[in-house]
Amino acid sequence: MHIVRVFTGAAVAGLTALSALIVAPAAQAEAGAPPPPSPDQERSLSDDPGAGGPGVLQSSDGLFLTGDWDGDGDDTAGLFEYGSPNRFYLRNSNTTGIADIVLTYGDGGFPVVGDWDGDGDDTIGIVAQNSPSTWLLRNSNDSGIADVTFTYGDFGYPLAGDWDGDGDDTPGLMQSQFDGPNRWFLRNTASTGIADATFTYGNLGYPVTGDWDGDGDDSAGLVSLDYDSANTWWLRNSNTTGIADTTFTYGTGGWEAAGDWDGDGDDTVGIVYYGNPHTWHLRNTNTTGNGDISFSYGG
Ligand SMILES: [Ca+2]
Ligand SMILES: [Ca+2]
Ligand SMILES: [Ca+2]
Ligand SMILES: [Ca+2]
Repeated sequence: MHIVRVFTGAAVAGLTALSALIVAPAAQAEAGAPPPPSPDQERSLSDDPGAGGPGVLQSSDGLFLTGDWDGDGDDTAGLFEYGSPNRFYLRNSNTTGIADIVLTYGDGGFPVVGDWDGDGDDTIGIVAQNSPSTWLLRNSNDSGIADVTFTYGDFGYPLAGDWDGDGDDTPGLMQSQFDGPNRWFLRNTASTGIADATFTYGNLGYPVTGDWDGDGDDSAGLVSLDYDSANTWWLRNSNTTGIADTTFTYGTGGWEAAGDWDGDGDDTVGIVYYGNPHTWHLRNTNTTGNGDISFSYGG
């Protein structure tokens, strides 16, 4: 139900510009000003993750995570620091402060977050991207070895969500293509096998997943990050080919986030600006407007 994205390469500015051209904005920025861009919002990708490449999916300086680490119903901030071992810094409230949980887990890879065992709390995982990719999921937010290991998918954006609404989060993959729609491959069990749901949705953009309509299942979304005006979000309520059910603008550039910040049952969006410190701007409705919650965490 949460997204993470990687930043070690070179193509993000081009990708963002291209997606802004290809995906016609359906909503205009309104008077409610999005959060100001950070002076240090530039980032780069060494490659298009959808195009594959073993060196791509490694963070260089940290990644923004969100999850319900304490299982109390709201999703809060976390940070991933790539290394050997990786370090995770998890916070249980969306307020300025230090990590409530610091742990080491795994060695490199792409971080994922989900409620793998369906007990109500979100925990960490790592995807080692390859052909196939290996998923190493842990059911508690502490150091240790993987509780669940399987292979699923290959290169692209690893996703996690409760696609079938049965209470546990399972793997997914989005592959972006420059010459066609994004391809989504979602699986309903955390095990080796083929996708249970395969569809195309959107063109370029970055994936976000969440329970946008609060009906219990997580579904696909995309954001086109715009550093000059406003980011456009396209959220879909079913995991099928089709157009967005909800389109709005929120934020200017930055890094996308999604989660249930206020614990009311639906997932909404947020933007994080990389900096020292990082600043988080979370919105409690999937509509254009200002952030409802702003704080500094990490950096
Ligand atoms: Ca929580
Ligand atoms: Ca859990
Ligand atoms: Ca499920
Ligand atoms: Ca839903």
